[in-house]
Amino acid sequence: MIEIEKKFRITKEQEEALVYGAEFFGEKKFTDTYFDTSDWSLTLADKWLRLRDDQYELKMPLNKLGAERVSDRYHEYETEQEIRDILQLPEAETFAESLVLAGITPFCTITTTRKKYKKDGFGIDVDSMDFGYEICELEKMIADEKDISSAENEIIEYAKAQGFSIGRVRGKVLEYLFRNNPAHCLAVEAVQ
Ligand code: V4E
Repeated sequence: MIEIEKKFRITKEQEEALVYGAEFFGEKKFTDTYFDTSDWSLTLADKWLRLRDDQYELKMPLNKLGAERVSDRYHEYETEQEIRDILQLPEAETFAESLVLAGITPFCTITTTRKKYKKDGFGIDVDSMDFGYEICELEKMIADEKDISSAENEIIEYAKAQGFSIGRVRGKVLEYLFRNNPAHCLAVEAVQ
């Protein structure tokens, strides 16, 4: 299955209307630490390595850099061996030591409280971050790549019907960088 998702910034009133009558799947809290080299070689290539609570995860882009980004599509790797192979990390006793040897260090830590819902055939995530930022994500699962653009259109039409503004929304990491290290944020945005 392919997950097609799009982020929106919505008001409290829009959030209340969106989740009214939705099926609620619970709330969870997790902490992500994101990693990069000192010259930002991962994030500038749209590669996102994080430690989510106690598990390393790597998101690798399926979108072509510079191509129009209608929704975000990544392949996600969740085993240390896969991540080692893809990033060609040097061997070491532990994964954390391999990162240090490769010059890959943390650049931000964010705690997110996520509420999950389903309504009208869409997955809905409402994320509230510890640095004072909220994002709503609408998601659609599809089985075949040929349905990507119709799923993207369905998400946009649904969002429009809710009165959401349709425009580029900074994800939590880019917003964190925008506030704390704007040069890094702008460098990432410049290559997209
Ligand atoms: C992929 C990505 C980043 C990593 C964080 O991804 P995100 O989907 O925001 O996090 P989260 O917590 O919702 O992950 P999930 O729990 O769904 O796995 S940071 C930036 N990107 C890429 C990116 C980009 N380059 N530009 C824009 C506008 N958005 C995202």
